[in-house]
Amino acid sequence: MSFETILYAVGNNILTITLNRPDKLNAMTPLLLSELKEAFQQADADPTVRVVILTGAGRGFCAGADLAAASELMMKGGFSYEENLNATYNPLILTMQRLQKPIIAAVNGVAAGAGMSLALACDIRIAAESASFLQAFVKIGLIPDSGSTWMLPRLIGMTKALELMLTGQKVTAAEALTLGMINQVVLDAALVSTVQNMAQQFAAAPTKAIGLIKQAMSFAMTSTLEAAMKNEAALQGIAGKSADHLEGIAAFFEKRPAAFRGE
Ligand code: T3D
Repeated sequence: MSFETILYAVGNNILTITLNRPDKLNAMTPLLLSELKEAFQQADADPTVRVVILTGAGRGFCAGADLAAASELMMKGGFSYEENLNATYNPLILTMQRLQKPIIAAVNGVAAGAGMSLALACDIRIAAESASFLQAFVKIGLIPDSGSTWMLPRLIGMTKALELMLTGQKVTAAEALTLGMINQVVLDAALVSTVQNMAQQFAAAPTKAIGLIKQAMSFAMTSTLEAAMKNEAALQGIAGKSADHLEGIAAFFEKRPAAFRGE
């Protein structure tokens, strides 16, 4: 797979997508947005991919929308944030959220604006000690977008989410961990190996069940208890028919590790 603004590498059932505009802290241009969405669509279609790692090249994870590209479009006239968000950022975030495979954000540096939304849209966030997070939008007179208003309060609660959005203050990786925004902070030098270890575990996990867990949790976030349980039952019906479920049961009784194939 060849892209201009991202790197796409698959090996051992692990896909690593690297945002690759390091001199601009991987700020998102229209091309990067469309390539990233295409990469997640490929991940969805490729049965050999059982987990995705999203990271950034250089010292940043992602600095959000490329402001140079945005102002160029504005200068040309006729640019609408509403139309642009609906056409580019929103489909990308939904593609990530609907992917039936786990996504690990390896947050190697600053995640700002929609770059922070991108990290929040992943299922697991592991940050390097030097990484940071900021809802940069308000600093340029915009409001949080790309799902931040939905995801951040669900992760850390309304009080702190609103404070971060209203002030645009930078949150260190250690603070993000305390807030419950991320799963783990590691030494910068240990980021790659920590994320690889976790990815290897997911690559050997029952991928179908993992996809269904994502689906069930996402549904439950906006449903009643009754509806959530009904949905759990329906999705359990699907999981219960998977080859990996049979393998899990067999491995339990044979007292051996399960060899899940993601089927
Ligand atoms: O439809 C739509 O497009 C709406 C969508 C909006 C979504 C959004 O994401 S809005 C928010 C956009 N992002 C920002 O406002 C963040 C802007 N960047 C910063 O505040 C800072 O760069 C950081 C706090 C992220 C990092 O600061 P620092 O000091 O570590 O790095 P720096 O020196 O500011 O940046 C390094 C380079 O990256 C620099 O380029 P240069 O001068 O060396 O050629 C800088 O201009 C560039 N860069 C950083 N962020 C962006 C960027 N270039 C374009 N767009 C950026 N967002």
